[in-house]
Amino acid sequence: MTRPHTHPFIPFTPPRLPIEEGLDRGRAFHRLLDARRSVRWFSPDPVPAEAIELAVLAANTAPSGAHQQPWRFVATRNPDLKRRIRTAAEEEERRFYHERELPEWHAALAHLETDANKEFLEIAPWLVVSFAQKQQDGRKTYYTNESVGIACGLFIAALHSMGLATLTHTPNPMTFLTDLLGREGERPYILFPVGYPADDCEVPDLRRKPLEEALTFAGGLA
Ligand code: IYR
Repeated sequence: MTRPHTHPFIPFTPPRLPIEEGLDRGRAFHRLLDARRSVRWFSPDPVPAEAIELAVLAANTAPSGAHQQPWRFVATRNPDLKRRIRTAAEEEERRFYHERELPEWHAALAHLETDANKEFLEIAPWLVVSFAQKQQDGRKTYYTNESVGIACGLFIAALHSMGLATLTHTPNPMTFLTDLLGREGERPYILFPVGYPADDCEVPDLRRKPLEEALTFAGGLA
C-alpha cells in the first residue's frame, strides 16, 4: 500500500512469531524479570563501562512523547564524585528521616528497614542518574515523566538481563544532582547505584501482587 505521507516513512514488517513460540518467549521473559530485586547491598567488584552503555542503549529505545526522547543518563565511577553524591544524598535523607514530620510515609516504608545511611552510593561501582528534559532548545517536551519513566524501566530490565543489580533511589529533594553533575535545566529523575549484589546481600521478603490484582479483562474474554 502506498499512503500519501508528508514526512518520511519506511516499511516495518517484523517476522510474525508462531503463537506458541511467542508465549514461550513471554514466559521466559517474565521468569527473567521476576528474578529481579532492588538491591541495597552491593559488591565493589568492577563493572565494565560497556555494560552501562548497553543498558542506556536499551533505555534509549523507549517510546516517548512526540519522539522527543527527553532523557539523559549521566554515569560516573569517579570515587570523589560518588562520595560527594553520597554526602549530599545523606544530608537530604537525614532531613527526611529525622526532621520532617512524615509519619505516614515513614510507616509505609518501615518494612524496607531503610535509613539515612546511603553507603551503597560509594560501594556500588557505578552511579547512574537519569535526568528529565522538560525543555529542549527552549521548546517544551511532551509526556516527559512518562517517557523518562519508561526509559528507566528498560534500563533496569537491561541491567538485570546482564546479571547486574540496581536500586531506584530518589533522595527527596535531589536537585543537588543537577549541580554536582552539571545538568543545568534538567530535572534529576532517578539515582541508580549499579553493580553486582554483595555476597551477603539480603532483600526484604516481599511478594508481587497476584495477576488478578494487576490485570482486569474488561468485557469478558468472549
Ligand atoms: N528516600 C528514602 C526513603 C524511601 C522512600 C521510598 I517511597 C522507598 O521505597 C524507599 C525509601 C530512602 O531512600 O531511604
